[in-house]
Amino acid sequence: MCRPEKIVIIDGSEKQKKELEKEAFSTGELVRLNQERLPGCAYHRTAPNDVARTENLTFICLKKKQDAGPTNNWLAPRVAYKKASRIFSGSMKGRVMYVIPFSMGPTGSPFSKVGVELTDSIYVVLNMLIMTRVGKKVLEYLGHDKPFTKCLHSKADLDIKRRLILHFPEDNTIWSVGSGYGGNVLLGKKCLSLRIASFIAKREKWLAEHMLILGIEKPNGRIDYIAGAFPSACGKTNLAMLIPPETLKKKGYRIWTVGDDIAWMRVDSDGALWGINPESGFFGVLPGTNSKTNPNAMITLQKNAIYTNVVLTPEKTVWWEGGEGPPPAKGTDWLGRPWRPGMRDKDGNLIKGAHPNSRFTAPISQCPSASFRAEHHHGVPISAIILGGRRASLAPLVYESFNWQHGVYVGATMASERTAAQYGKQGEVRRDPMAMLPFCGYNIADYFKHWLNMGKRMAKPPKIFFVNWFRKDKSGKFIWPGFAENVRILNWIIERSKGNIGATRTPLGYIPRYEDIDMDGLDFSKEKWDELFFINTDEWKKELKEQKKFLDKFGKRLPKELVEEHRAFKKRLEKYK
Ligand code: OXD
Ligand code: MN
Repeated sequence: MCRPEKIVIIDGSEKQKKELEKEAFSTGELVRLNQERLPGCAYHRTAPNDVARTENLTFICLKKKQDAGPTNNWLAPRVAYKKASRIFSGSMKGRVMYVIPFSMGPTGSPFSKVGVELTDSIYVVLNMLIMTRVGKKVLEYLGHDKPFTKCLHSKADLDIKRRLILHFPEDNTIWSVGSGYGGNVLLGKKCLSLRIASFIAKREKWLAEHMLILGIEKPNGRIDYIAGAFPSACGKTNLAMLIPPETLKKKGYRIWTVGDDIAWMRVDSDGALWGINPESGFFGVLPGTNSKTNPNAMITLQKNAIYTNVVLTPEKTVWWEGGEGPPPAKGTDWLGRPWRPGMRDKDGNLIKGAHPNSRFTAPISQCPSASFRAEHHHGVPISAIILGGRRASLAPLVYESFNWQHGVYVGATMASERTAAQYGKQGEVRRDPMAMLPFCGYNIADYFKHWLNMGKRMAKPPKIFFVNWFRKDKSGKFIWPGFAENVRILNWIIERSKGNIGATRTPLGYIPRYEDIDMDGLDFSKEKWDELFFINTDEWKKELKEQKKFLDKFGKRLPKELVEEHRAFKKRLEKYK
């Protein structure tokens, strides 16, 4: 169908990688960066209209429309294949088709799944080499009879009108055409590890989630693991790589990074939930990343990284807004135009050098906080689950749900303000259940039911918490300092999970007492603390109505447990003074 001129199988070798880089440097698909300052690093620009996931062009193609549900775009498989075939037809003429056998999760682990991506983009191949385990070992494991996800990608002509990101869960197949943006084309990531995997996970009774996994090490050396769901660009990467504040670091606290975006979790024979990160790299947002906000990321991306849509300097280094140090005196912006800091467009607006959703791709193994268990076939035991979002008002810093069922309600109704990782109006509140709204490969009401069932399968399900690092005061300033200081809250979450400390009961759930948080080295008053946890019942009543409106979309398919939870929440709120 694609009619490539040549087919090359990717074997995962360093030699082949070097050849591909050379080829991409010669055509301009990639720019080789300054090898003294950024060894092994390359630079790439996407097409100007191809800088974020295009959710409006992303489809779940199940046979029955109602199985995709009201939150997904749907196309009948037959129609979708036909529509895309027309675009794929001859799209690789004169190009090479690369065949990438890849494993999500350590090759051969009971958690892992194999995919094979066909693509006409060297950029995709080089990114996949970082983000997944690629090559001979995967092919050997696959043999002749193991199942794998069939992934087809072509840049075609990068025309937004001829762009489609199609998922066929019943066929274990993904077709993506007309894009070169990571989230649309690194098919192991959102497409396989979330949309297709969530569908498989329901059938096989496990969880495929848009979650980071981190370990928090205590002064006594014990490490407990937390999985956390946050909508795109809410700081998952920063949280996964946190360095505790100096006072806690000296006491012996430490954070270990297992993953920053995706978690696959299974109930093991001990009745506990265990998880892996199926990816082997980060595809992180750059603007705002510097050695204050995320020192571990800054070290991670110094070598063997791919930078996409940032400023290229004359010395062949890179820069982005909110990055390290002052901007270069001049450079080339993400659109390839000459750029100087302070430049304004004809309306007087500052021209950014890097796109707000510009990204780095880098191996997890280069991260100073990479967990020693990241390659472990068994993953890590999950002690707590946190859900979060960006809410300028309303939601307190943290609260603990009353039980698994209530936690599922909190997840099903959670909302966040829109960011640059999705097209659409930034700042607008959108409901994003478990941060899976754009990633659930089937009817999300059935996904809620699956979550409720998973709780019943565990001997001791992890406690579920909600966090909001982003609450603002009346003058619009963030109340909580966030970043490293969040370790204090993670620590409380673990203590609560172990049943080691008390808490205050509120209509939302349990909240921490000021005195239970280790505030050593942080000047944060009790008054501010109370402001962070203030429950505005009028606002919450409005929120409750919005939650109901959202849940009503699912009609009869909505699990009755969530209707019960809604009623119970309403009652608690009415009684609260
Ligand atoms: C991501 C996203 O890139 O969620 O991780 O958009
Ligand atoms: Mn993500």
